[in-house]
Amino acid sequence: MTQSNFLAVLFTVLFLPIAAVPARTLDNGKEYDNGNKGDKLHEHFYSESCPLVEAIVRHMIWIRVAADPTLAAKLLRLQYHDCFVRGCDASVLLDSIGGETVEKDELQNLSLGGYDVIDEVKLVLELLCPGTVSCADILALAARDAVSYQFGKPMWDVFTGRRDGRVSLASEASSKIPSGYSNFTTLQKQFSDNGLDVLDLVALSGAHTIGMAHCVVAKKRFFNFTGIGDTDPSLDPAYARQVLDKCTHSPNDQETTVEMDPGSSLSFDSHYYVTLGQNRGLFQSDAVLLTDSTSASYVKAFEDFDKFMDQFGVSMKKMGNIGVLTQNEGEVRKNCRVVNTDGRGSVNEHFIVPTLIGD
Ligand code: HEM
Ligand SMILES: *[C@@H]1O[C@H](CO)[C@@H](O)[C@H](O)[C@H]1NC(C)=O
Ligand SMILES: *[C@@H]1O[C@H](CO)[C@@H](O)[C@H](O)[C@H]1NC(C)=O
Ligand SMILES: CC(=O)N[C@H]1CO[C@H](CO)[C@@H](O)[C@@H]1O
Repeated sequence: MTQSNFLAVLFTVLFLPIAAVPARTLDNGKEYDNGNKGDKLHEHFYSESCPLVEAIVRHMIWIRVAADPTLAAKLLRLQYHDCFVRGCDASVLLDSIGGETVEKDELQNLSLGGYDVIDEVKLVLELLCPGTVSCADILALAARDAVSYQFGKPMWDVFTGRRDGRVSLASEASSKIPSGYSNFTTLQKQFSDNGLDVLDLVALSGAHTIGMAHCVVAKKRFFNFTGIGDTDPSLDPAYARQVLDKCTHSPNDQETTVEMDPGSSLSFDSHYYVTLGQNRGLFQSDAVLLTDSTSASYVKAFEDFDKFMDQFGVSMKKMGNIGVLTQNEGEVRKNCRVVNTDGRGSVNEHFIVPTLIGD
């Protein structure tokens, strides 16, 4: 972190307005059991150890999202990738050390972003409450707050008390994160491996109402669907034309992006489901939500924003519980990019012991 960045962060904390304190008061200490591992997260887990944490995260994330609205999609996707690999343990935030490839090196993960914003929040929280707030909790709060900025209020509850893991492997990211070319059966399986059902699958896929995709990731369906230079015939032809015009077939083009929800990719709304119904889902994994009758009925129902948002909140909370580490498991990382080495636990077996930044 440069000195000017550091000063900017310090400034943010010193001038944190009182108005940033959460407007809603929820019951302290209410326990949440995720039902599969018996792990327990709490509402306001840090109410005594770091009472301002939720206000600070929200304040900092809102400032960042106001300046760069594309950040909301990045932070939301980051939490999904974190939770689907080894549970919500911030493993996605670990940097590669000593040549090992980690989750964020994996092909799909290369397009992930928002790491610098998490670092910034972590720096502030380490100044305020050293060694207290886990990176996994910061990520869960940041994803919620990033999406919520548009609405001016928190759109779902985030329970806290997660601890950070010590392992991150690229190979796991490729096997646990569904590909955009997945069929319905595969999606259902990969979600149910995480305790998520078809309702969660359809609701969480609604995250694709915001954000961008890289042509290089999406284009096979448009340029070479069955290997003969064809386009998926199930796509709306006018929409397919738009993507073909925007993306080139050059293998060297790694940069060009297309909107996930055409015309509405910065707005968290239910337009994604309308788009799906018009055969304009960008990925096969979006389109296949119509191939199962139960799933298709949820797609139809979620055209109603309130129905979608209610279920999205419920499903995000479920996703935020996947395989969480609590109490004495894992650790609270000092730096979200590296595991601790202070002897509170065994060092990540996959890494050479790092020299801690800022330690
Ligand atoms: C159902 C299985 C899913 C598949 C197959 C899938 C696949 C993808 C793919 C291929 C991309 C484009 C990446 C790129 O080209 O850069 C993408 C983007 C995105 N995904 Fe998913 N995804 C799934 C579920 C989710 C879930 C559950 C969430 C969050 C709750 C999510 C949030 C996002 C967001 C916000 C983006 C846009 C990222 C940005 O603009 O930087 N996805 N997804
Ligand atoms: C779905 O994809 C998987 C993995 O590619 C494949 O094994 C399976 O046969 C496919 N299922 C259907 C119903 O097409
Ligand atoms: C289209 O797919 C086929 C079969 O996978 C492959 O042999 C061919 O090189 C691809 N064409 C282009 C232009 O990528
Ligand atoms: C989109 C992108 O940058 N893809 C790269 C992901 O990483 C692999 C190797 O790790 C590269 O071959 C891809 O070009």
